[in-house]
Amino acid sequence: MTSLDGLLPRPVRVRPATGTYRFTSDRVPSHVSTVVSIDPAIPREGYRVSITPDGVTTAAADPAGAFHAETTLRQLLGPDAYRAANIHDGPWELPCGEIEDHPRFRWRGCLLDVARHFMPKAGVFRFLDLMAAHRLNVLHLHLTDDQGWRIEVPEYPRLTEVGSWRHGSWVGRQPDGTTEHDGRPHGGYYTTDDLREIVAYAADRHVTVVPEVDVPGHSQAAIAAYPWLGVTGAALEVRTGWGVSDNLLSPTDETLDFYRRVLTHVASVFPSEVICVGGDEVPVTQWEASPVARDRAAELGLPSVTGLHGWFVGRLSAHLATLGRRTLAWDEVLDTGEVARDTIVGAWRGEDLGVRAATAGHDVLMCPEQEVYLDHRQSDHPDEPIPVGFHRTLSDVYAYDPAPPTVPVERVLGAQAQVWTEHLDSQRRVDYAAFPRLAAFAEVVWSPPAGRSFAEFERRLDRHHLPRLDALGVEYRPRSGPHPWQ
Ligand code: TNX
Repeated sequence: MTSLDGLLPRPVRVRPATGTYRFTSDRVPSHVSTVVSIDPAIPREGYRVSITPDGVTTAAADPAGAFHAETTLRQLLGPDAYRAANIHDGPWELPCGEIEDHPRFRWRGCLLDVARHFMPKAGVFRFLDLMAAHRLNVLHLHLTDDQGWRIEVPEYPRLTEVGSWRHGSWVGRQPDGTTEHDGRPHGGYYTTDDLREIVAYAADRHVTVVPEVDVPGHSQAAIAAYPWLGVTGAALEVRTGWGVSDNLLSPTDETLDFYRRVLTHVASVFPSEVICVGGDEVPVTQWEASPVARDRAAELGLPSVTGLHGWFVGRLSAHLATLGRRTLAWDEVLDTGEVARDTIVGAWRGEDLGVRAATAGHDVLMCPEQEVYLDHRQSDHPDEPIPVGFHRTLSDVYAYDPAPPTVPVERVLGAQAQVWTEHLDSQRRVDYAAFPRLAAFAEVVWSPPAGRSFAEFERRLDRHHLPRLDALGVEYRPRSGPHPWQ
C-alpha cells in the first residue's frame, strides 16, 4: 500500500456521527479523503471509497483513480462544495456507504476549438476544471485553423504577429448568404509559457492536452503569415468567414520542413504521447491547378494530387514518430492512400468511418458529428440561439454508444465531444452549447450502457448535477428551453 501524501494538503477536523460522516471546516476542503491507498487489482483509473462514521477510506488503481474518488466525495458533499468560497459553517456531511467505480474508456475527450474564437487562458483553466469535474481526461486543443493561429512559435514570429488576428468575423447563421461581417477584429494567442501552464494545470487534474496543428487544409492563417507556404504564393488575409477554404499548403520540401519545425516546438511544449495533425476537409482544386503540386504528385508516383494529402500527413507523422509521438488525424486520411498503421483515426464523419479505420488496423477515436458535435443546435425551437447544423438533444447525446456491437471495440480508444466555435464567441456561448450535453457525454464514456437510462440520468441531472453547475456559475442551456438572451 502506497500512501499518496500529496493528496492531503490540509487536515480536516473530523466529527463522527451515526450514519453519516461529518466534519467541520472553516473552508470547503478541497480534499476530504482520510486514508488513500493504491490497489493494483482495481481497473485503471478506478477507485473504491468506503464512508463510515469513523472516516473515509479510498483505494485507487493509480493517482488518476484517487483523483476521481475525490471528485465523487465532492459530488456527495453537495453543490456548495463547488462554490469558489464557503457560504456556510457546516458541518459537512457525507452519506455512509461503499462505492466501486472505474471508466469504460481510457480516452474521454473534448475538443475545444480555440482557433475560430480565441479563449483566453483563464477560460481554458475553467474549462479544464469543468472537464475534470466530469471525469473527462483528454482536452484536444484545436490550435490552428484558417481563422487563427494560437501557438507562439519563436522561430516563426509572424505566425502569431499576423496569424493570430483577423479583421472581423461572419456572424449570424450558416455561411449561406444570411451571414454578415461584424467588422470587429478578433484574435489572441498563447505564449509558450501559457501553453506550458495549461499543460501543467491539466496534468494536476489528470487531463492530457492533445494539441492540434491542422494541415494541409485549414491553414489560411499560417499562409497569411508566410505566403510561400501556400499553393498560390499570393498574400492572403486570415480568413474571416467560416466553412472550408480552398487555400492549401504547397506540397514542397520547404513547407514540410516548416511544419516539422513547428511540430518539434509543439512536442517540446506538450508532453502528450499523441499529437494531432488534422488532415480534415482538403479540397484539392488548387493542387489540381498547380504545376508544382502536379509535378510533385508525379515525382512521388501518386495516381493524382489527392495522394499529396496522405503524403503530407504521412511525412509529418513520420517526423512525430522520430520525436516519440503518435499521430492523430481526422478520418479523411483513410481516403488518401497509405496511412501509417499506428495513426489514430478520429472518426468524425460517422461511425462507419470508425469501423473502416478499425478494420484497417488503426486505433480509433469516435467523434461522430451526427452524435457528439456540441456546436450543433440543441432543438428545432425557433428561438434556439445558435441554429447550427441539425439538432442534437441532450437525450440524443445520452443515447450515443461509442462501441456498439458493430464496432471492433478493441480498437476503440474512446470517444470525444467536439466544441467547434465558429458561432461560440464567448464563454457564455460555450457554456450554453457544452452543458448539460457534455455531462451526458461524460456518462456515456465512463459508464457501460447496461443499467443506465435517460429517465434516471435526467432525475440525477435536475436534482443533483445542475445545482452543482449553478454553484460553479456555468450558464448551461436551461432544461425548459432556449435562453432568451443568447
Ligand atoms: C467540420 S470536424 C470540421 C470543423 C468545423 C465543424 C463545424 C472537422 C474535422 N472539421 O472544421 O468546425 O465541421 O461543425
